[in-house]
Amino acid sequence: MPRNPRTGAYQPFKLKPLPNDAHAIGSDFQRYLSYYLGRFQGCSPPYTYEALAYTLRDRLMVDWRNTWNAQLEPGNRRAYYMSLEFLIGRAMGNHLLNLGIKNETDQAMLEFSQTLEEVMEQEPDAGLGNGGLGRLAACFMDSCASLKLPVMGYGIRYEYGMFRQHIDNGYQVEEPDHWLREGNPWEIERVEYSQRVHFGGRSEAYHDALGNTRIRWVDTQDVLAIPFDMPISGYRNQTVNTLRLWKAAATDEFNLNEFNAGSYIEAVRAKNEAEHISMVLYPNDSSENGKELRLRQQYFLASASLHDAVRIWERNGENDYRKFADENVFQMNDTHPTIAVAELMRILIDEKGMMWDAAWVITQRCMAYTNHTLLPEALEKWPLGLFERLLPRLLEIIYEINARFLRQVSLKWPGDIERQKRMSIIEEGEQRYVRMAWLAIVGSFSVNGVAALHSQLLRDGLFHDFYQLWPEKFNNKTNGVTPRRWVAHANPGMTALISTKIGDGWIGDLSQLAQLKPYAEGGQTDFYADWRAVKLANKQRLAALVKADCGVDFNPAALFDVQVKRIHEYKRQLLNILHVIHLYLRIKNGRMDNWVDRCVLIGGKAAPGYAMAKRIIKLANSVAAVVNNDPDVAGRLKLAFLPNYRVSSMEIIAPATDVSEQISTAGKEASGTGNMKFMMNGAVTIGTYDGANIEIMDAVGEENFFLFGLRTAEVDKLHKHYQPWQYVEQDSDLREVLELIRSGHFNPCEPYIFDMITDAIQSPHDPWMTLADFRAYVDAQDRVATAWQDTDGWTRMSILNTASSGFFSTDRTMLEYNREIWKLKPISS
Ligand code: 26Q
Repeated sequence: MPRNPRTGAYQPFKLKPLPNDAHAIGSDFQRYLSYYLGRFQGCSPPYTYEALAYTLRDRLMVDWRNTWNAQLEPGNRRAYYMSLEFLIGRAMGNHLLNLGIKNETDQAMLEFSQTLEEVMEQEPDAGLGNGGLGRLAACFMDSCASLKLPVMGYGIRYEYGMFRQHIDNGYQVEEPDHWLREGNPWEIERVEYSQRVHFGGRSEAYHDALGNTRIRWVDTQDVLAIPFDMPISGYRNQTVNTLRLWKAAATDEFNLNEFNAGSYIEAVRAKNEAEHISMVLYPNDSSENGKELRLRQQYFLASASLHDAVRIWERNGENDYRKFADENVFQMNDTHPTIAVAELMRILIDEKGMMWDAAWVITQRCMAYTNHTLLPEALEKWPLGLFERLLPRLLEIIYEINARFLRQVSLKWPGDIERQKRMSIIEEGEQRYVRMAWLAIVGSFSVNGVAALHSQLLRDGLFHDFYQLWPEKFNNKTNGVTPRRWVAHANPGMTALISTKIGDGWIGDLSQLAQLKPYAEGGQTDFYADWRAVKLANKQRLAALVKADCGVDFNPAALFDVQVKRIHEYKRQLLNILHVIHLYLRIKNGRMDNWVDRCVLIGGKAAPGYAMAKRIIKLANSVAAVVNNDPDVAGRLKLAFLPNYRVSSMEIIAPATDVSEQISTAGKEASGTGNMKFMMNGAVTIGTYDGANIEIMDAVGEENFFLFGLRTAEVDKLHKHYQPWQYVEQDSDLREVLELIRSGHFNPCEPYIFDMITDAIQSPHDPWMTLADFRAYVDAQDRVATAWQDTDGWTRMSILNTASSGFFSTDRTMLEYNREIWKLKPISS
């Protein structure tokens, strides 16, 4: 950077924004393709994508730098979103939308005999997440940029993202997703901001210059964290925020020491071990797995990010750490990065020389924790032995946090030993564990759930003791999704149609969708017809995808009934499959009253170690094979299992869906966010009283939502005396369905493979109570069928769902986080 010759201060370069006309875009594209990538016209497609990505990145660069500088002005408070997952998907379409240069780019590409669509299809999904939690982080980043909030994301730059799912003979097969193989044109590597992260070693006492006893962490094995920045553009607002992803690398002396000692093989092994940390995303979304590498990833992220935030803050000449909490807040996405609580204490005490009490005040004022699950098996806990070996100094700090915390508990509830045991950050027993959720709650000033019901269940159940101690920490922040990706980008037809009626202000302020409500009322025949035409075109697009990926013909005139999400027993894909079998039996038995033609789509990945979930996928595929090929069915019912469900598939699925399946066991789905994407795109929900479904129903009205099934309290009560065979006895439809599965009808060549499924749902210990909700579900589906036959009535419901979805924008969610937790002021670049 040039210096001002008089004052010596750095002067930023004056950068001119690049021209955005088709000609300029085209010539930049050609320059990148030929001069940078060394490829020429007619070259293979990944290079056209890459050249166009550089062309667009250039057009983000000035705003990116200006946003960065503006946010770093001294005194500006900033938030950091810490997450092991950012499920971004593709970036190109999103940046084009945000920059408002889609038409110009389209035109430019035509000059090269390419359609923009084809080029965008080349981009691999950045699949750095499992599902809801990771996608939520990506939607949050989008909204923060669009609202000009000074928020930076911190995550891991996994070499391998979420595995690719193949279906082989109906079974899931996992394949590694080397998404970085062709490079990532969006990212910028910033080696100059690398951080050193310590592992292993031991802690040692020493006396500082003033004679105080202090602790240092010595004999560590260090790993380098190298940041890679991804631009996060705001919607037409000249703001570009940053997602900073860390890659692990071996330190130099790591190599040198070992090489000098002559143990070449050992040196290479050690180097490999260091680089392993950011190699692969754990494909597990609902149970902790206690693997050492996972704990390494968590500490790697927390330590590198906190040091980076401290460095950024110190760069303004700050060194009064009492002010650190005034200017920095960290939002922890579930317990995954929660070791940050102890790491910030370590930084303040061991590295900055602070005393415990002062450091603890700062830490508790900086940290905020979001919980995403109520399932006990998903609560993270780490064996003490592992912690001790990998992070000895951090374990000492956790012990001290716990000792002081338990003193506080015993002051409030003297003699209540049981309560102290329950609340201790250390779980006692044969194996002792660190409970990460407890550490998060104790170390944070804010603890939130992700939907109203979920937050209430946290207060009343799982976190009740903590709620009694600190009611003021607990709050709710109902999730959302970004309307830019999930409507404006994914559903251009509907976007254009809505905008002819109410303008396009709704894209940046989704509450404006309420202005559509009058158009849902009677007499709007043209609008109804247009609405249906858009949906039909979207269904044709999905039908083409289903044909290509499943070989199944979906008739766009039929009802599209869709359930896409991770495969898990609590989400009850099984209930859906039982219903499909029931419909199949109705055809076979000639019970065609109130019939509507249906295409049922199921998609989602199973954790590789989750045997039951994998068997559910096999069942879906086996039932599909029978139903789709039975001549008696004659196209009236189709079932397809879509392989490799991911962000870019949802962009085609949500706009084409008529019925959104949100059928989890009540009290188990924290929020759900797919439910919101479907609603925005005009699907009607069939759902249980669970997660954000409840708020969706409140927003759209009960008459525009198909509610069924047990409520949370009923589920809890039923557990004590659940007798699934009663439902089987009482319900001949259910009996026939179960008998058909048991008979081997769907698996003639692989006998008994579905016994584990029928056994599980008929067990009195089935926590998911699938059979208890079967009848209510079938009846609700029958109401769906009735409603579908009233074409105008359905269209009205569809419009009302979109019109009522304004609340579920992450813009609203982020404004709530900001008003109640972060307290940032929007920054103009
Ligand atoms: C934990 C330990 C070791 C390895 C992996 C994990 C792990 C990883 C991911 C545990 C859980 C997850 C993801 C959880 C998740 O996606 N939860 C969903 O979060 C959404 C956003 O809040 C909610 O809408 C969903 O209801 C919730 O299930």
